[in-house]
Amino acid sequence: PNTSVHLAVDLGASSGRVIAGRIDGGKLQLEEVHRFANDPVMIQNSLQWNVHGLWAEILEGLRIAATRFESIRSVGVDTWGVDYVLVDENDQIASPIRHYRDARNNGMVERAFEILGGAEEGRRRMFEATGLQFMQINSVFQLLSAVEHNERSMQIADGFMMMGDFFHWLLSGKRSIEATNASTSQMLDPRTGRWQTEMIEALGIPTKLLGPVSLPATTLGNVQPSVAEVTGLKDVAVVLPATHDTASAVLAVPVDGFAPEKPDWCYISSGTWSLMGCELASPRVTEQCSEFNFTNEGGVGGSTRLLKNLGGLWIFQQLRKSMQRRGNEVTWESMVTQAESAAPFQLLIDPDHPDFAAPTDMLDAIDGFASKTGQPKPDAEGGYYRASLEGLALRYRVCLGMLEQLVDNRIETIHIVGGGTMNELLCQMTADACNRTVITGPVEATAIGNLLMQMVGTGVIGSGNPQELTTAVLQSRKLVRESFAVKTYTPHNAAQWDEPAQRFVGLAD
Ligand code: ADP
Ligand code: LRH
Repeated sequence: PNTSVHLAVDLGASSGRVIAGRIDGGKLQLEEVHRFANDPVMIQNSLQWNVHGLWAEILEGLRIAATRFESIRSVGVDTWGVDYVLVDENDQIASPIRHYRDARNNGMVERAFEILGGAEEGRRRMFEATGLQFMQINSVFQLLSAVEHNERSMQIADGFMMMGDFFHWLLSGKRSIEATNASTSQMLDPRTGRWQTEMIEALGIPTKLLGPVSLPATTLGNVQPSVAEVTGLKDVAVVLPATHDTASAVLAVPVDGFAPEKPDWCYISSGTWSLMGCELASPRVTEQCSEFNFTNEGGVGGSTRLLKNLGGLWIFQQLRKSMQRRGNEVTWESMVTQAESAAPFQLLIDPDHPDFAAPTDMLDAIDGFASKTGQPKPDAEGGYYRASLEGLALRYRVCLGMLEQLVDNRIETIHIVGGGTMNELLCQMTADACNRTVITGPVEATAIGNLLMQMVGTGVIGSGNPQELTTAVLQSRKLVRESFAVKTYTPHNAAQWDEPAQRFVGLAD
């Protein structure tokens, strides 16, 4: 039996964790080694990630793991998408490491279209080139902002890495750009997985920043000596998982199958964001996809993640912060309980409305939205919590309708993975609003997907060849099904959602 241990470093927008995994008794056994908050900081009016703090926490997690396990074989990092680090030829960080919610990206989508031939032609060209949903957070727009603001980094940088690549670089000393997270940059051709050099050049972004793209399961080398020394990790390989957290999460969806022609299931990776979509064998760069503003991100084994970014539990998270600011410490559990007892459908909010993207205070933002749309303000906290969850479930309903059109099939089952599965009220609302069976779990799908790909890369699962991943994915998912329990929710008051769904349509921008 292979009992070697693999370490997943999983960094979400709200928290990070180091999780150890090994196959024991035919099951994937997880052990959480370390968990920490991921809180961005405002520095001179710019919102940035505290990468030094994150790196210190990662090292601490690895150090604890080294004291706990004898045979650690590999480590790999997955993170949220779109953000990046620029480094110069001396391996120095060449620019601030900004948060995608930083205001400098405002207006950059329109600016890019203008450069590429005008509002319509630019949009058409960019979508055709990249197959991605337009969001100002995408790396391409962040880089364009750096160009437009004459940031010095554009002159001095000679390397671009996404966040997972950055931590792999710190771990191994080697630069890489892993494919799944690179696909969130809106600079890759989704058909070939290569950089769209012509478009990138047209935007004035230096293409010399962009190195070759590596596939998940590639081994970079061992942890570098300085890291081995502080952590106690000896001869441990750095193996690329699908470094985009959503790609890792989708790998760990407990289905029997891979990239079906006509999917009858979809996933929601539920955390700060909700990523809702289907896994397909190839991208759908079609007019309808562009019209619905869906994305064709890269998945493992050459698959496509046809999905939509929906404004997830962000509002719910920020309401907790609003409460803190008012001196009221609340737990997720108490928020869910209060939401449960609030009256349904009092105030409808669209989680993707720009008013909610980065407000100073979420509660105030919701009040503002209520008066703007002529709706009553909730009379108690529970009403705010409930509105944020109902709004999300209504978004799922709309998104499901679009997805079914895009894949030309009825979606029978919605698989939800991630931290949001702990919110049982939201899971039941999802089943009801969408009138579909919802299956939740595993909660740590992202870390599990990360571990599975490291196991593939080290030959524990499949042939060890990154080019032959289909069998490995099927084996991985079998292991997930056999190792983790799921929970099923069936719709029981779907009809109640019809009227609010009608009202909701009018709210969208
Ligand atoms: P991310 O990866 O984006 O940081 P996670 O997948 O870790 O997000 O999910 C975090 C979210 O999960 C929290 O913001 C919270 O809304 C939800 N959550 C976590 N634990 C619970 C719980 N016990 N009850 C209800 N919701 C929870
Ligand atoms: C989810 C996620 C999502 C990206 C966003 C920035 O954590 O990776 O897929 O679009 O963060």
